[in-house]
Amino acid sequence: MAQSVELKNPHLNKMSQDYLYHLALNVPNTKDTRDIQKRFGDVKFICMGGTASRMLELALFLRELLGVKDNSEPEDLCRSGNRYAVYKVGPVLCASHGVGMSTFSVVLHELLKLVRYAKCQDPVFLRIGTCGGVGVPPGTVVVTKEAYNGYLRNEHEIAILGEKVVRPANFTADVVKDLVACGLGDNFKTIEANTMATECFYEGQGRTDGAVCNYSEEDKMQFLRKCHDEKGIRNIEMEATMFSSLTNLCNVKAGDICVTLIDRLKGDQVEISMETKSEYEHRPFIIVGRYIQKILAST
Ligand code: R2B
Ligand code: URA
Repeated sequence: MAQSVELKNPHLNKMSQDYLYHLALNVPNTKDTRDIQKRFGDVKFICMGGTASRMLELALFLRELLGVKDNSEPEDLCRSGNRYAVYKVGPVLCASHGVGMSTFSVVLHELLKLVRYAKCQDPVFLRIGTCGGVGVPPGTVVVTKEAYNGYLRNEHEIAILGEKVVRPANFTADVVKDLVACGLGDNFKTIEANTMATECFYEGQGRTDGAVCNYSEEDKMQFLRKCHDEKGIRNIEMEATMFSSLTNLCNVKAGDICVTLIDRLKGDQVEISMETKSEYEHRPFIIVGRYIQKILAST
């Protein structure tokens, strides 16, 4: 049976109104959300990615694929917030989340509350991103199974009220399986693997080309090989642990699908041309498009 989202915050039940500040969306009466339901109640997929322009591209791609009849320029529904962009095409929201867990967690909290107020049924949250590969050729699409933090632990660690809080960081098994299945038969590889999510693009990912670095090339290679050989990690990005832990806690289905721009066993600098990057970035779109079509056809 389809279900709306139950968040894990008892305080929300005592709030008569809620302003989703970064989305610039007001919920004036949390006990009567018919307006929000009218605008967003049909949403089944919340697709998120780093930049506003990529999310606009995704919105246009999905509009055509899903046959949503509308020729106008998609409207950024959260433009007045000046932080994140959110586009709606039929049952899909396409939202930007910036770089890293901290910017992503802000918009994720608010999107989770939005789908709850809108009474969306069984929404699926998907991150469609870029990443560094570990021992896989650039252009490989990786669907994350287990997310590891920079200590190589399969968990998300966060400071709350001055204490260290540790939460599981795994993605929804059936979403992972379905996304990988939707990637079969393409002229690029889609694999299921573990992901390391770091707080820092440079030192956190073992790069030697940041402004600061006090380890050697050998130390770096030893660490990356350990990621690969001992933890089954095939890609590195900056969001997966936070994303999986928060959605997990809220019992919301989630998947993280990212294309690799570089093989970190071969270097640190992301040097691919804009054309190649754009072609690579389109790969997860194709898979997510098929996934959405499949789920819509089965419901
Ligand atoms: C991948 O790419 C971004 C950093 O360049 C970051 O958002 C991530 O996870
Ligand atoms: N995004 C990352 O977080 N790391 C990379 O190496 C490339 C993209």
